[in-house]
Amino acid sequence: MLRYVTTNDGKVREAEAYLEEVAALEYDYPEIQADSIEAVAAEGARAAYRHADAPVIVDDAGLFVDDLEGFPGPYSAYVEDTLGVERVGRLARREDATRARFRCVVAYCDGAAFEASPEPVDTADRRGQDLAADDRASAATDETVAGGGLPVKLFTGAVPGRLVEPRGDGGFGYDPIFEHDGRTFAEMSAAEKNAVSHRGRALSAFAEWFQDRDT
Ligand code: ITT
Repeated sequence: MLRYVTTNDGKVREAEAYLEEVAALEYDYPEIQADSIEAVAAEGARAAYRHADAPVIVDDAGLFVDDLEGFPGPYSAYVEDTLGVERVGRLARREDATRARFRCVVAYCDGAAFEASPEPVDTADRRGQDLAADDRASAATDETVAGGGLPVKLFTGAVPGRLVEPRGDGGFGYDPIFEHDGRTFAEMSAAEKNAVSHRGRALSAFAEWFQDRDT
């Protein structure tokens, strides 16, 4: 059975809508320090697969402020822990840098190689492609990362928004300060957030691929 590996209950609540026959596995996989969430997710999936000895997905996500060069990006968890989301929002507003996006990468590993997919690429090449993927704000890209050991398949999703004063009680993490289409993610139900979110896009791309692969 597929395992969704995370320590974050908020992610599990959102993932449930996409993943039948999936067990959440609470495992704090070691997060490598890297400037791309693709690299973090891929390494996390390899470690989680070795730990679980079963097919796994991990998802790594972050908030990227457009006019702050993508800060906090891959360091979003650290910044949430040290500054807190309200201060991040204040900082962005003070800098007049409120355009932002969430990005999510779902990484799948089952120990096997994958069939033909977009060319395997090394990490440096992949970074260039990630920037383009940001702009598309869609989950249409996936790729197999062969470098560094076990192959890992990646699915990405992004959603644009604006940083505002905190509103709403739902969601988790940066959701109260992230407004999309007039409402913050914390003002939406899980289903409403999923319909537009970075995680929703990445998970639906994964679920479609995984279903086809199984049949
Ligand atoms: P795992 O790594 O165990 O899955 P995590 O909470 O550390 O859990 P990430 O590294 O992916 O997950 O998250 C990085 C940061 O981004 C962290 O501060 C989260 O709260 C935040 N975050 C991730 N997805 C989010 C979302 O959908 N809405 C708001 N904040 C989010």
